Amino acid sequence: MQQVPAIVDGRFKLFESHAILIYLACSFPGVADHWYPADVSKRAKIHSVLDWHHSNLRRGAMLYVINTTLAPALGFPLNLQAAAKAEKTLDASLSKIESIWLKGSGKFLLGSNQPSIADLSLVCEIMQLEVLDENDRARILGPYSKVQEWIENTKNATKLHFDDVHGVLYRAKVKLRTQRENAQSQPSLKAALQSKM
Ligand SMILES: N[C@@H](CCC(=O)N[C@@H](CS)C(=O)NCC(=O)O)C(=O)O
Repeated sequence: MQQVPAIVDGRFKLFESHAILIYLACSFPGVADHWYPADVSKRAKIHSVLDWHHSNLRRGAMLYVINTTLAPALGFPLNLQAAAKAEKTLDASLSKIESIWLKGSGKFLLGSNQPSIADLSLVCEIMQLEVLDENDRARILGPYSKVQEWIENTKNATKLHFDDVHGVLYRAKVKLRTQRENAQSQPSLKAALQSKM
């Protein structure tokens, strides 16, 4: 399929992030139950969040990041109109997470005190906002204090691994910030970048 993420486990190949998370949680001994509970009702709730994620949070976050930041690197122009539309989807999604799935005193989604694969998937989606201009990122996440706290809780619950898997993202963040700073200090470079918009 030429799609990432994908895994190979022996002769078994699999793509689609949520299918991979479920496979890893079920097929390796010793994975704690809270990641993907055996309880059918808890599992169903996790599936509900994962399915919702794809057409809401992922759509908003991915299209916003591409249309404001990544498009030139992918070979097409920035599109601020598409970005504005994506920001509405992203904002509505963050609002839903804050008011519904982080309702109550649990540290993680669905009122849980321990993380599940849904926390991993949704927090990783939000992490791509790291590559944005700082002001844009602050404007988007600023109103959602519970979301910000939950991101920190998920980072702490997966310490070391979290920064390890986000290494590529952190490096891209530095590179893109340097490009923005250079564009601001060099008008000719700014014009060249704008010509791609
Ligand atoms: N629904 C997929 C989305 C993954 C996805 O969008 N992958 C992109 C890169 S971030 C990709 O591989 N695109 C290439 C393609 O679809 O051909 C998942 O959750 O794994």
